[in-house]
Amino acid sequence: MDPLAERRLRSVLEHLLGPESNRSVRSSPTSEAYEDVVQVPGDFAKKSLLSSRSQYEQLYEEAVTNPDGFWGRVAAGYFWQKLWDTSKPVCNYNFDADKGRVFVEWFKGGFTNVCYNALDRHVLAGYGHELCFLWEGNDPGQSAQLTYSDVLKKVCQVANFLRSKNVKKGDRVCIYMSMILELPIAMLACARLGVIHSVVFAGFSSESLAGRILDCQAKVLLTCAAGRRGNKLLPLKDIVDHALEICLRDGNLRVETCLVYENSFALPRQKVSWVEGRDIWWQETVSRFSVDCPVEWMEAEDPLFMLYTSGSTGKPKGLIHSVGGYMVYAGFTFKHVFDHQRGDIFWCTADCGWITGHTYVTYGPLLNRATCVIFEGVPTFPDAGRWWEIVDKYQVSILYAAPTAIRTLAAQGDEIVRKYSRKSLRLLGSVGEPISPKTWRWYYEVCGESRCPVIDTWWQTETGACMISPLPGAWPMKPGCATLPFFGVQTVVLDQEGKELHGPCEGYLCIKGAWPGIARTVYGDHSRYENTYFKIWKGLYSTGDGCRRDADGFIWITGRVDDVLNVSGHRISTGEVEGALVSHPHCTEAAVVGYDHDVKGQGIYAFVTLSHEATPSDALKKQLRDIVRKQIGAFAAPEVIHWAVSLPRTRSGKIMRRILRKIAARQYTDIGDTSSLADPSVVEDLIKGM
Ligand code: 6R9
Repeated sequence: MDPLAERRLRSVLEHLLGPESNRSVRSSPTSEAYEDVVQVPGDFAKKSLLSSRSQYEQLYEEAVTNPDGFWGRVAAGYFWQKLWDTSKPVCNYNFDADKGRVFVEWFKGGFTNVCYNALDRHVLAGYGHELCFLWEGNDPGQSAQLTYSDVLKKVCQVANFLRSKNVKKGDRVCIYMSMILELPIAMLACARLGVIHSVVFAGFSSESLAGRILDCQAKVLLTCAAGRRGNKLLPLKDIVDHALEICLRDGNLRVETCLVYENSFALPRQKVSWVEGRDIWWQETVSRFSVDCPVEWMEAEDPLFMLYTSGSTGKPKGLIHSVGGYMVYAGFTFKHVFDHQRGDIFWCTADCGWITGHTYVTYGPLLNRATCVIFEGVPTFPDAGRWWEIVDKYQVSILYAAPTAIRTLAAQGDEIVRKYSRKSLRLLGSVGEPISPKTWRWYYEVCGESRCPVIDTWWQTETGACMISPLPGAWPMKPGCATLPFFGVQTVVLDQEGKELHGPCEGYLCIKGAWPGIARTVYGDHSRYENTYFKIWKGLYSTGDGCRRDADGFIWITGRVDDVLNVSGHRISTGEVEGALVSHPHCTEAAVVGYDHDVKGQGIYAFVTLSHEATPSDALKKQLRDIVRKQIGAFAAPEVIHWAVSLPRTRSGKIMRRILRKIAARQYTDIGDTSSLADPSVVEDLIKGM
């Protein structure tokens, strides 16, 4: 690189990564063009890491045109046991399936360990006494806290336990736990050994859990006696036992070890079912292991973890994230999207069972030596003031939550929020689904008292970490808008034919070029990875979401363009729900669509045709909902079941979901063109059958 360009790069990176003193004056873009613009509150802007859109644009440009310099510098902030091969480009990839295998590589040849960077690095630098996790139990009054040293010791003990069970680099370990501290500890223990963790959300049923254990051929399962969410007790160990029976029956897979954390406040030991020889009590056993455990140095492209997510078809995909790229991207987005600074108390309300909990409960914050709150319960228990009580108790400064929870609280009114001080808050974040301008305003004005910017962050399990989001302080916000792509993320909007659109437009959201955090493959099925993400639009990563780009270049996510539902921020595949419904002996066909739901964002609406011997009844509806609960989980049970004589199909036999969506939304006068239907009278029958 020529010396001038290098100096320029150094200066901008200095600005981005360097000390607070090096800060330019804020310059706000003109606001005339904006429809509904909210300026960054002045007090926030004075202290934010980034302070202008032009500064962002300069850095963005650097990340795109000089990834070696930009990402190399960011990655150098971590410990590498061996540096990547700096004589080669920092990133190598192919997104065009016609040109050969699709692949992505970052920091190739480098060796590091994510757990080491999240824990040891800080402890060795003398920060072991700093608080890492502040845990708040489901029931008020139950809490715990751990410093970075404490967490490191606990992680080493779990890692040593796993080693004693002959779990090695590259093996898979399944984690099925509620939000207790041992969940992120278990993840980090796996990362330390180079073991691929597969966390399964504790709301999934035993059948879903079994499917995931079988798919990844997990050697060991880590769980806890029970989970608590509000008034509900989830019998996790029972669910595990059943899942492991299914594994034995369906896949002849014997999980040899099941480590069970005894959370006696949820369920006393005597009530926990037990399989001698397989099951082991966590506390009794793990505490006997050494608090030192050597780190397994991992190549940057080795897998770090897998996480299952639902697509439009087929069974859930186990997406694999890599050690080097994920670490760098999770850590860097955490710092800049949340404007994380020393003294912040960060709280991401997501469960570790989802990607948000991986990236912004566990890895991103710890890589930045943040102090994080972890909450086991739900926002409305014992009442709708719980979140704000926690904010005050721990002096939370950054809150990151999902619109579905915000809507639930908004429905309870402002008074309960105002009962609490919330003065510690300085930034509010949203993730998982579109946040409407109305909900955004409530979050901003009532919860944050117009003092805290709201960042609407768009990303996916596949992207690893934030992709489109305001960088707080750098440009004004628009309620309900994710605004601009993160450094180096090249968003592209396509029309129906796949032509790239420029300027203000609406279309399919795709990404050009590789960013460090992109998932590298689908576990055991690389062609599925290629087909799902790279073959729809040649040479691009296809997100499955639609978007609008306004005159300011801001991106508004309009929602999924495929058959994936987003219920309370949970990704659910229509195909999976349909599969569960038709497994009922009386259900001959099922078609599932989403409809607007005030609290959940989307609700599930199922059209069901019955065999001739069955009679529609409420009892049958209950059976159908139960079958979905059993096979997937309670969160996927349809709200509405609509008995259908038959389903609207094209002549080629494809179900026309467009029409079903209209019926579910009760927009009967706006059904649209039905001429391509094999039998247009089906539509009338459906409407009559309401
Ligand atoms: C992080 C996460 C991904 C899907 C994604 C999109 C929706 C996420 C959003 C959003 C509008 C936002 N989504 N964030 N839609 N605005 N800020 O949620 O990952 O569970 O894989 O879901 O969620 O539809 O494609 P994941």
